[in-house]
Amino acid sequence: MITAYIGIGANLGDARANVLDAIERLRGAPGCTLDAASSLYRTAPIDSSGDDYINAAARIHTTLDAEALLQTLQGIEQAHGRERPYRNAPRTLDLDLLLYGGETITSPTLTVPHPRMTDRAFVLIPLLEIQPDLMVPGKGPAASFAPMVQNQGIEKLD
Ligand code: A4P
Ligand code: MG
Repeated sequence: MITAYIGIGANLGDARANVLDAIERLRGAPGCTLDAASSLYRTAPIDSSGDDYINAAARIHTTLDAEALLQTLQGIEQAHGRERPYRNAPRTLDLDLLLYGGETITSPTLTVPHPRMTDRAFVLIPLLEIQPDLMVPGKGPAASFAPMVQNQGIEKLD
């Protein structure tokens, strides 16, 4: 059983509903158990256009290997009609595999830890809500990066 962290984002359609549905689909996904989900956050787009995003993070336990887990995440994106017209385009739903146990993975389809996760408030702040002492392989405590992203717009929703 591996503990994995998933970043969830949306800024097209009913973004809030899409993120909540993604959390429910993670709960029900074969080989996955949902262990924790963060609050929802409204965040300003970073390197992206369109409306504000809704972001969240989840911790799961899984028996899937990392590639199979990525396929599960992409299946959930597809269920929300995810289209990919260009890089960082607005999206109905984006699920990123942030951490897979303590593993470092570099394959044609997967880079773990997610290379930009420590640069972005929309990833770090929800993650730290569910795991304040989280360690990022090769980088150290996730909390040590929080001061660097404090100028990025993020608002916790209730
Ligand atoms: N891929 C490689 N590693 C991973 C991983 N760890 N998790 C590959 C998920 N996928 C991974 O992804 C393209 C390919 O990356 C996949 O086929 C997979 O094999 P994608 O989801 O089609 O493309 P993307 O989402 O545009 O790229 P990416 O890398 O997820 O983008 P970013 O850098 O995560 O940025 N601003 C706010 N406020 N909130 C956001 O959620 N998101 C982005 C996306 C930009 N700005 C944002 C937000
Ligand atoms: Mg993505």
